[in-house]
Amino acid sequence: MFSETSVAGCNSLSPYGKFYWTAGKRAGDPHPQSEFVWKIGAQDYPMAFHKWYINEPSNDGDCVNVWEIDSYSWNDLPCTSWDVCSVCEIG
Ligand SMILES: [Ca+2]
Repeated sequence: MFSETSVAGCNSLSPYGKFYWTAGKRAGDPHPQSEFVWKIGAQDYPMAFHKWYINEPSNDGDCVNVWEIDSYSWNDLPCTSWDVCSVCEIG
């Protein structure tokens, strides 16, 4: 489940609505066809579930983002696509 918490100084608006990076990245980055994992610190954690948007991942990037317009489903994009906020789970 995805929920938002307002963070001062954090701009997550893109031309496609609210946009956030996740900790999802390709293992062994940069490696165009490697699997996606959760990268937390120096550790890689397997993704226990997926919520990719239709036809994603489309292999056009090494980082995983979510967009409000797509009900926060997942998309792969180049890691430098947008200078916006990241989301994380605490607890
Ligand atoms: Ca993509």
